[in-house]
Amino acid sequence: MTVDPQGRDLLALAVEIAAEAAVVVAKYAAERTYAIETKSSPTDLVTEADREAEALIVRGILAARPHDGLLGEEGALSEGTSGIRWVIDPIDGTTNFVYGVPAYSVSIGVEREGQVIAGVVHDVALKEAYTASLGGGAHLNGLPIRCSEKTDLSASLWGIGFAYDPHRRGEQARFYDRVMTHIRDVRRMGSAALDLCRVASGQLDGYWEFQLNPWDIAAGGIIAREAGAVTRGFHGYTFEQGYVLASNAALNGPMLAVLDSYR
Ligand code: LIP
Repeated sequence: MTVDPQGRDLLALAVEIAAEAAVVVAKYAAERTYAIETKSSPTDLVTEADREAEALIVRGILAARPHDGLLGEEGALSEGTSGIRWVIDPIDGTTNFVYGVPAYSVSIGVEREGQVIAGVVHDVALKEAYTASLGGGAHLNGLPIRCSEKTDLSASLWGIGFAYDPHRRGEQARFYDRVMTHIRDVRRMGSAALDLCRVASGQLDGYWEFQLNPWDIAAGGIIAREAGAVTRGFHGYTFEQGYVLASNAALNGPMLAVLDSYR
């Protein structure tokens, strides 16, 4: 596949803005004095840092591209007229951020007519940037990355995640105990964007989670795909609907069969 020139150019802007937002998030992480509120449940947190980072990202985008659309976790929403939409998670892994667990990221995806053509996931704690544009491959700090070549499902390591809603979380936990007998082990690291990047870099053989939001997966999804992974949905839903299954092709089919066998 040839490099999409617009994806390449928009990635450069996304990388620059994500790096600026990461500085703000890191400052809040160091000072640890900020307001914390809850959203959809008592465990679904949002902080002053999330809101300030999203505002900075939106300002940076609109200063450069005033006619683009926006979709942000903390409320940025506009249609735009250019056909380009920016999908923003100012801090993916907010719970980790609040607890001081070093696994949270600034995630910015760029869509053209609904297709993601560029994405950056900036790991704030490790100061690392995962990037990808359509046809341009995936990179970590500018160096190419590729997904795992594992073919044996029983020896594969998977990222997982759980919902903020306690009832849904219980349902999901019961589901995982059945899947566990088919794989090596799981890791629950608390940032979907970084989990997709870990699939892209081979640190995980795969990742699956139910009912994520577009901002959790837009950037990480293209990074995983450009690193050779397959991203798809399961249980009759699509990846874009937030049912996330990401791994190399050899593991994808067998894991899909396992996930769908326990509907
Ligand atoms: C989080 C995801 C995580 C998921 C959490 C939450 P947030 O995003 O990154 O994988 O399990 O429920 O959706 O809320 O930290 O931006």
